[in-house]
Amino acid sequence: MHFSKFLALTTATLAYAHPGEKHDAHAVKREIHLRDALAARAQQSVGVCSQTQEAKQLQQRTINRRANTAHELRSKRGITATPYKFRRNLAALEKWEAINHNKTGLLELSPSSHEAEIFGANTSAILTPTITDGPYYVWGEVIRQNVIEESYCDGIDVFLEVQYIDVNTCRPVQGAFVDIWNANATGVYSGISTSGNYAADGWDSTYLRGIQETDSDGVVTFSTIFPGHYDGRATHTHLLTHLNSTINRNNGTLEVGTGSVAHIGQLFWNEVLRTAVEDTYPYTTNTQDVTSNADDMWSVEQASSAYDPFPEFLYLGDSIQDGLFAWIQIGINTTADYTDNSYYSIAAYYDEDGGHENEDSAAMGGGGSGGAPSGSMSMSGVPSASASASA
Ligand SMILES: *[C@@H]1O[C@H](CO)[C@@H](O)[C@H](O)[C@H]1NC(C)=O
Ligand SMILES: *[C@@H]1O[C@H](CO)[C@@H](O)[C@H](O)[C@H]1NC(C)=O
Ligand SMILES: *[C@@H]1O[C@H](CO)[C@@H](O)[C@H](O)[C@H]1NC(C)=O
Ligand SMILES: *[C@@H]1O[C@H](CO)[C@@H](O)[C@H](O)[C@H]1NC(C)=O
Ligand SMILES: *[C@@H]1O[C@H](CO)[C@@H](O)[C@H](O)[C@H]1NC(C)=O
Ligand SMILES: CC(=O)N[C@H]1CO[C@H](CO)[C@@H](O)[C@@H]1O
Repeated sequence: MHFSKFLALTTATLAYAHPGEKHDAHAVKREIHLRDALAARAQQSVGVCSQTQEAKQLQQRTINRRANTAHELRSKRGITATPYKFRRNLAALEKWEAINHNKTGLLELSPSSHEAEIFGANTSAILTPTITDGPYYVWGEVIRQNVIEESYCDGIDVFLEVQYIDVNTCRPVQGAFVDIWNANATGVYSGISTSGNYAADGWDSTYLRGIQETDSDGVVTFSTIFPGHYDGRATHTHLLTHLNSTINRNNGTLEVGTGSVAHIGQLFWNEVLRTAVEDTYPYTTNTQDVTSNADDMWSVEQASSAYDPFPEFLYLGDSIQDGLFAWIQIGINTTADYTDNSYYSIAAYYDEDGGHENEDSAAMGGGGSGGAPSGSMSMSGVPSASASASA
């Protein structure tokens, strides 16, 4: 962990990037210790998990599904180009950044033996770190797969597949409602109109936000775009997992205040990929400052020794402008609930009258004192030595 760097950045970065974020360095440090200890413990069960017949079958379905998705996305776009040779990308600072997530060159080697190599990613049920949802989460978005709207969404198409696995059972999590949101190509979120982020249509805009329900293999997909960068943060996509929420069947939204928040996470995008995307229009018109993954406070927290926060990806054609297929597997603790955690904050609500600022969000979802997640109650059983050793 780049610990000293992280602590040094904490106050300064937040102060100007997100006026709303108030997590103090000690709280964040506690959270990292906790997360690493939990991840280490969850990893112990990984070997066991992946050996079961059920897990092997799930893995095979996963490989087939991803391969089919890639073929469908390509044929739907009429793409027949042969992608280039596989190339290892070693331009990396972080351990995980050094691993090549670019599966583009492997696509044409399509016999199923190779599909396992391309689409196999990770069956491991690693407990993905839970980090802040940031100051831009909006409750009440509509259940829809395609979050690309007519306006403000020009950019590189990303078809994102996320698979959720329950670390307690090694089984896919069915029936979870997953929120996605990210900034547009020039680094502005919809639905938030306040200092640091003025959405063009104010609180009423909804572009690049939506919710999907996981299927029996724990999978959600979204059609979105590659996020643009904005001041103070590395390029990322937010994901938040609700369990047992009530659905307003009349209009396809989640009923406020129901269910648990089992996971709050961010996907980061590798620097080589970000640079390739941002060489294209309209990313080239983004005037905000770039923050690399290495300099970003949350990505340091999200990447643990046991968890890789970068999705795997594939160019759909020979140009990045043909779009990307990206996928990641996330291990979550379905019995944890982050609803009362200081990292869970609702910036605005979207309802039949449009968007409204959440007047209470200044409290950052309950005091901002950096309390440990409720999942941490279980930590009493983990020796503190193992927790501090992980930093
Ligand atoms: C991104 O959103 C902002 C505000 O909502 C808008 O002014 C800008 O044009 C959008 N960028 C693109 C590339 O659409
Ligand atoms: C809550 O959701 C999880 C995951 O979908 C499910 O396994 C569990 O049975 C649900 N619990 C209740 C009380 O409905
Ligand atoms: C991904 O791999 C393809 C084929 O080797 C290459 O053309 C492309 O530049 C790579 N992109 C990134 C972001 O590494
Ligand atoms: C959806 O329906 C619920 C229940 O009637 C309502 O409270 C909510 O405001 C509606 N949301 C939207 C976006 O129309
Ligand atoms: C999941 O969360 C529950 C409730 O907070 C906790 O008791 C349990 O130990 C956690 N499991 C893991 C693997 O962290
Ligand atoms: C195929 C693959 O990517 N396997 C990785 C799964 O995750 C573990 C640890 O998280 C890595 O060590 C493997 O290389």
